[in-house]
Amino acid sequence: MLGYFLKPTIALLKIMILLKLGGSVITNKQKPLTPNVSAIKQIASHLRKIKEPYMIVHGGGSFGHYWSVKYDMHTKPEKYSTKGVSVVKNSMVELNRLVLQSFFQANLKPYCLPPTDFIFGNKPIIKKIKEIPKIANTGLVPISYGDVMWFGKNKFYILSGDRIIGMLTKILKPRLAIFVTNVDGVYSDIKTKKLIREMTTERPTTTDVKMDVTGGMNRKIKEAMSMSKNGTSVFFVNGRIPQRIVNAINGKGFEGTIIRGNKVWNI
Ligand code: IP8
Repeated sequence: MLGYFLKPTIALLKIMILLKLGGSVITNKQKPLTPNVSAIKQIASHLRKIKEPYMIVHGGGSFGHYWSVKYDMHTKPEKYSTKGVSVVKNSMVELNRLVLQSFFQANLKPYCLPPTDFIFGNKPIIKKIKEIPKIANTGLVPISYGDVMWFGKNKFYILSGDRIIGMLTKILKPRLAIFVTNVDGVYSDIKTKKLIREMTTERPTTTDVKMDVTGGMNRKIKEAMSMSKNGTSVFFVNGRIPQRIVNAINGKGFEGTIIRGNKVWNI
């Protein structure tokens, strides 16, 4: 009940929602360089129902991960092949363009925000990050993405969208963060697909596809646990049923996994 009373205040305080669109939803992860444009469009059209400021961060799927594996690039800063850096970077820009385009077509106002705009090396630029809710409050939808980043000293690294969400959560303390994937949430048993509705302790799963260089589901759970300790409630929802994203935000009929944060406005 309290959550409903707090909703108008939320907009005033510029507390926002962070959504991570997993590569498993926006691309076909089994098939190199294959976007799932219809899934992106469906999600975008459902997001039109959201009246609170929010930001999107999307993953690499069969774009960024495919090339990162090919060029043996990882999250550790190294002197990787510059050809690889260029190819991975371009593939993410291409995927981001498709996401932006789909959001436009759904009559939303996407605002491209590459991570290089608010991360220097591997450190957040706090001043810039604190401006993001103001951008989202104008009605624009900031859209960022996992990327290959310049680290300095001729080194680069793969930055996961999950890490970006974790970093932003720490600084912005959003009302909630949602990991949108291609499964119903976190499963306790991958074979029986038994869904964990509420998670309180960290437990590894085995849902990962080989192509993922940033750690897949287990990495997300780790990130989500530390986000919830920082106060933000974190959801895992199935993006193939985009109404579930809307339900999670509106606090009605939620289906998925929740890790509760300890802030008063959390559902
Ligand atoms: O899919 C990875 O982002 P993620 C980005 O969020 C690249 O882990 C470049 C592979």
